[in-house]
Amino acid sequence: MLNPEKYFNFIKSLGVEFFTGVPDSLLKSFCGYVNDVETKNHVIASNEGSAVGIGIGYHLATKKIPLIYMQNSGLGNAINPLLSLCDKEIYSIPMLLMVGWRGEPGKKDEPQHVKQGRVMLSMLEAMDFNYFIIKGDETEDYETTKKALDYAWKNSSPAVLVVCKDVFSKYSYNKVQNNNIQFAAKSREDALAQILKNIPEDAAVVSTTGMISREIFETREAFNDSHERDFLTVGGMGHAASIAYGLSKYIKKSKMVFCIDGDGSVIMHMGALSTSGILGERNFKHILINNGCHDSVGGQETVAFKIDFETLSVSMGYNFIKYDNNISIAENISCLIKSEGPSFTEIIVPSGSRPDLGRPTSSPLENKKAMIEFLSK
Ligand SMILES: Cc1ncc(C[n+]2csc(CCOP(=O)(O)OP(=O)(O)O)c2C)c(N)n1
Repeated sequence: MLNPEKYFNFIKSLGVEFFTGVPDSLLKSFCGYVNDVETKNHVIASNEGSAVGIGIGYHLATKKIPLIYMQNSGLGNAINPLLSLCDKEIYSIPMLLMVGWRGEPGKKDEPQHVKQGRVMLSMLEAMDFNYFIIKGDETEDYETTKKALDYAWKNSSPAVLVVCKDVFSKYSYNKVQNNNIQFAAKSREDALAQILKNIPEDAAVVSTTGMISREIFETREAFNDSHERDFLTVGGMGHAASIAYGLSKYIKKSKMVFCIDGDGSVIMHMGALSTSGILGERNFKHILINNGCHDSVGGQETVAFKIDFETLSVSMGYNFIKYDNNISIAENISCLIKSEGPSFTEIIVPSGSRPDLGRPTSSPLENKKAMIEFLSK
């Protein structure tokens, strides 16, 4: 295994001094350490493409190589700036990408990671990007990292460190400080249960990537409800609002569509709000569950507690329903339901989840079929 502190110091000794990216559960110890010690030279980006952009700017300003970290599901966001800017045939920008390998063949993982994990190396080969696999053997991995960096310098090109599961040893990093924040519920799961209890029975729900969808699945189970009303956006982080918008445009207008989103996800593809808001439908209700962090992959801070979502959503064409902490979630949801959509509300909750939180027991295909059936009724 690699000790995050030692590995970080090793990378720094090779001249890599700037770090940006989007958090990933496989990389959380390393990124957590970087976040604790690099107050100036570390930026948690809104999405992986943006992280590549920040890295390009850093290189232009300093001539140095940035390290850009991401989960392999974020490669899709990064491919455009990588191939159309950083590639040797265009601006030839050297950078070190650190990619967490979810869905590595032979290792058990969730359905949304399996295909991505299987095709990742061939994708990198097709892109003509050299990759170097980090497996958790200290001596070998240090050598491999050095080779990757040499390659990036010599070819003035991105080089990819592909990081397998369980490579980094545990590091307890500082968590987001939630002092002076008034929460609407004792936990995200509790808020979700109250929301689900109070939305119309025939409403469709589109929930975002990560624990929000897992908790919605488990809450429906606990209520002995079926799952046909819920589309769990298990992959495609940041696209729940667009899915819900598409659904709201073509679903029977008597049915409402609730998008239950996370702050990291809203920030990842914030531009989508301009569509779901300005072009949005009356039956569209957008609920942001804001815990100020990427809770599902380790609790790394987002900038969401610094965003004024009322101003943002109103300027994007939504009707904003201000959450009132003096009344219950049930009453707040009732205001949201009565409001003319597209409407937006923000519910602030603490970070964290229960340790025994399960995962959906039905497959995405089963869920899709059930939902299509439900929508056609
Ligand atoms: C494109 C992409 N990048 C990164 C990830 C890894 N990832 C899964 S959930 C998540 C955090 C989501 O944060 P937020 O929307 O705030 O919800 P929370 O987990 O806090 O409930 C991240 C970064 C991913 N699935 N897809």
